Amino acid sequence: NPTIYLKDYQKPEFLIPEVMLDFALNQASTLVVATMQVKRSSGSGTPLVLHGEKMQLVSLAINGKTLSDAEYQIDAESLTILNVPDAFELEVQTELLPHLNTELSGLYQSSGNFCTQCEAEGFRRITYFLDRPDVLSVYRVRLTADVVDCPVLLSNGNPVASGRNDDNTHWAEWFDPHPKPSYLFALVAGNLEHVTDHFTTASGNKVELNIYAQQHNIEKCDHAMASLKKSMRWDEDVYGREYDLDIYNIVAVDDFNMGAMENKGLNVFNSKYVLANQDTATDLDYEGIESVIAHEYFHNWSGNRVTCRDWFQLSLKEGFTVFRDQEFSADMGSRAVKRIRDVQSLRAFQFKEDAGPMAHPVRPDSYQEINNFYTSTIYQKGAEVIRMMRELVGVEGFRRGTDLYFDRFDGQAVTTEDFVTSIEQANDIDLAQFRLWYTQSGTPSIRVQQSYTDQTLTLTIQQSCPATPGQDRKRPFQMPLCIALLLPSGEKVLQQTLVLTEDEQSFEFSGLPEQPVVSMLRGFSAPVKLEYNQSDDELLTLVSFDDDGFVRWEAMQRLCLKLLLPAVENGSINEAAYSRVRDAFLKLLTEPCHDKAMLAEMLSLPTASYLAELSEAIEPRQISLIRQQCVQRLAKDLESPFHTVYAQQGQNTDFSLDAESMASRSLKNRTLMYLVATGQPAYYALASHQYHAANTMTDRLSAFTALVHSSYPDRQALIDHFYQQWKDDPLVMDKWFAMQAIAPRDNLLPDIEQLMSNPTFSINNPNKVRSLIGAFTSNLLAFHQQDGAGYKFLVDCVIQLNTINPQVAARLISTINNWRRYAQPYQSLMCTQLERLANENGLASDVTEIVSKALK
Ligand code: BAL
Ligand code: ZN
Repeated sequence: NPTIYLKDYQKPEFLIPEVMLDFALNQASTLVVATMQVKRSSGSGTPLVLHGEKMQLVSLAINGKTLSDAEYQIDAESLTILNVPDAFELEVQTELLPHLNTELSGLYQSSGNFCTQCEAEGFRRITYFLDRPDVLSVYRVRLTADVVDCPVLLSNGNPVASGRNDDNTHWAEWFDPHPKPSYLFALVAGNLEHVTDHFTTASGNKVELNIYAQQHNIEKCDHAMASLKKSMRWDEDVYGREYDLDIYNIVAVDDFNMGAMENKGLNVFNSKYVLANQDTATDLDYEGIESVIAHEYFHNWSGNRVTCRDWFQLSLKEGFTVFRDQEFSADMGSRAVKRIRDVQSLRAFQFKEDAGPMAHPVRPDSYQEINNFYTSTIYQKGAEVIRMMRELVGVEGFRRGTDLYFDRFDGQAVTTEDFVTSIEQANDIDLAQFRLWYTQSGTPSIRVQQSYTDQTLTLTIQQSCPATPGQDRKRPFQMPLCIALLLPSGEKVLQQTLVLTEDEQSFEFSGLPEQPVVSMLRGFSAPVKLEYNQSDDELLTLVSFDDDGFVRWEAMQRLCLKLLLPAVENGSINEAAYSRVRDAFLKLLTEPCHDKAMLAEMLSLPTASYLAELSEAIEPRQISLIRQQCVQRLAKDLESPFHTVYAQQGQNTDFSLDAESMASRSLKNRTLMYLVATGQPAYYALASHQYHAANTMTDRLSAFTALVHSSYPDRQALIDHFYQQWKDDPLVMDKWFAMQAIAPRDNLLPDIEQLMSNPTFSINNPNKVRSLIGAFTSNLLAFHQQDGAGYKFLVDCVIQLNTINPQVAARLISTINNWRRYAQPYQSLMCTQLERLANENGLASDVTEIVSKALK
């Protein structure tokens, strides 16, 4: 595959200010007539080269005159028209086969309905076009389809006309006045119901809001609608951004590669992020829906009104929009818990990526397949970089910067550099060094040493960043380090944001009659690894008193790491370290609790993936076994306080999504997990009762998971019961698959293979692949069998998916691209399977890039 480099970027030679698309939608064969106004913008006499693949060209005409075969050239990826005037109308007719499109890119069908996914490069599967984000066009779209099969016809912008034809078809026309890149084009046509509402913008414009879903799901759209209205209000309040069309449509589809897509005025969503009711969705699902609805809505400004010049700038819209949705969710619920979850996710996925063969900067320099760059680095680290800028200039300064950015670049396709410059100019600061966050990959480490003499605390802070592919040496980053000093009594005596710029720096704090405890990296103010050897007592002071929720939680995690990491290395638990953790748990469980959501987080041991991330040479099975042992010992030693807290939460209170109810469910189910881990029949009975009596999926699934992950003798009957209840609901089946796939038990592979032949499983559905095969690869015990059978199974699946859906195949194989980080025999066994995959014929470019970089 050719590598594409940022340094080779060139402005387009032609522009397409207007396009009219006419679709005759038909299941067997869809005809598209694209009429474009094309203008040369630079060069002279050069041919027009359009992108296009996986479709049939029917005809081509310039200014009404059909072109002969000699007047153009066509290959698998492009169409070249040799002699073109400087301004002309180009008509392209193409034929598509949406029912055969299993890649879910371009025009395809989901549950019989037509839909599209064009980001990043799917539009070139619909017509020949300048399919690049710096070519902005005004779109008019006409859809014609069978009136019975497709009563609903949707596209971007506002509806302008519709009507019936004589042949049982009907048509609708949509016009989007906002120039947009082709990746934001969308259409949906099918048999869908909708719920409707409206929102009045700050300027008084009444916007119609619709959420479309299949008829049997229509009663599950209310939460998504409420989330949309909250998002619209929040973006007005916090960023001063209003919606800009008469109508906003969202469509839920079951087959979707991503979570959702922000097409202008017509978001297409993975149904996982729309559909919810109390019987089918957990509290986490509800939160996920709220945040993804918000994310796609926020893109209307950060992505659509101001878009990316090229795909190297992807984080311009994604990092910024993730930051916006994170802050929205923090405002809607618990800020501390949101931050904790975001940091957990960053550590699990982004730190792993940054330490592997696909490590890349937030603004990459090169790629082979852009689909492989919708990464945690672009999204999550990109959001952290925006967050740090806000920390450096303050909330008001940041708003001045974003106002300037939106005003200056509205309607344009720009770069991350344009964003940083806006923040700089609005605040009169110099972010020259800060820009290294966009160009250097790798996760920096911060090593902190403290000394205390003469009432003065000195913090000496060193930063370093490991070598990553193509980047041997790193320069020091500029980063905000938020700290506070606490007296041993818990009183806070100082709070400050230090700004690091050097490899090593010292900071002095004088006039401190007692040695303070340092609350470091408050709010996780920079995306770094912290090496700071604080004593158990210092950590416990932070656990008890810190007013920063993230630090309180992190202190507890660090206390647990002092137990877990040596235990994983030595294969046995240090009793003194264990006692410290047990006593800290006991204190948390028996003290008055002011924040149940936080308490539930505090009572969680570091995740297995975080333990893996912190290991020198990863021992996956050992990590899983030691962590399980610790859970079981805590469960047995603290059975009574766990049970007291469980019982205090009550059972079936009325269902509510308010913060207090969700926090109580979270705490109840955390304690239930421990109770079941005791292995006592009484707690199996308790969980079984909760499962059967539950009035929410949160409670039902928690009880189910606790039992399925235990030695409960009636496990299989429970699994069968769940199946019989929910087999007709694909999103609930996703949970059923996933919870079995992550069960911490040996010899799980035959069960996984059996589940793949379950009638509700389909390898063509990305959600199913992620929930069964993807979840299984995260199972440190069962996936990492010492005979390598788990890895062989994975590669077999990837080979199958390579032809069905290369994007999904590439995601799946990425799980083991950090094989060099594992201990033996895992490392060699993974390598053997990667080599087997590399030797397959006909690998898609998506898979080739991942595998070749993994083996380099
Ligand atoms: N733009 C792709 C899906 C998302 O990030 O919203
Ligand atoms: Zn996005």
